[in-house]
Amino acid sequence: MASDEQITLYHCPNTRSSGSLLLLEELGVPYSLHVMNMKAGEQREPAYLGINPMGKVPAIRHGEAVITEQVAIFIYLADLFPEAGLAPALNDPLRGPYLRWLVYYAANFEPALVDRAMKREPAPAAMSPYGDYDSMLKTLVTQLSKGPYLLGERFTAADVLWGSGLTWTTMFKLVPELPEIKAYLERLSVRPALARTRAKDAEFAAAYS
Ligand SMILES: N[C@@H](CCC(=O)N[C@@H](CS)C(=O)NCC(=O)O)C(=O)O
Repeated sequence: MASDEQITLYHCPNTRSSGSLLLLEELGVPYSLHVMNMKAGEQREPAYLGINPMGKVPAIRHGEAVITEQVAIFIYLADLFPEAGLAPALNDPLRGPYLRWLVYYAANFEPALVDRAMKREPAPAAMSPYGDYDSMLKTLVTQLSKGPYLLGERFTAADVLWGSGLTWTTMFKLVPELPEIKAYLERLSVRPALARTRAKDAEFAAAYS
């Protein structure tokens, strides 16, 4: 599909869709927003369930295609705009590690955090998708310690995802603010796209309060 087709992000301020909004800002591409009030339950109304039957944000529409699941959206958008340089190309040696860390977020990190937040007894490590919380976190922190970014010198869409995810999970104390994580978030905090995204979200959230 042509990259000049209209992109619409279905968004609720200060939620996981804020990461997708940040990615669009980092890509610097045109997009439109369909903003919903999560407090009022708009994401569970029939109009939006037609977009994502799960009633979850983010989702994007690009021409006729609807894409849900934040990691799928990240892969899709970063590949759609290769000129922005946020996705290693298919023949780049960083492509594999890039995909690995994007998928690690959804397949290991979030499930581990939800178990922890709910104070649930995790499944035995051999059965759990993420093994155990400490191994999951140590693997991530070891990677971050190589820095400055997740894949080394190159900033990619994976940093946009992990920057967003680690910001809210450290804020809610689901992840300890280890020095490696703190330093990583500080490096990402100066990016102008982040300031733009936060300003937009503050405005949307204020309109719903
Ligand atoms: N698996 C989804 C999860 C998205 C998700 O949990 N979104 C939350 C916002 S942070 C949501 O839409 N919750 C609203 C609801 O479930 O009613 C993804 O990775 O995109």
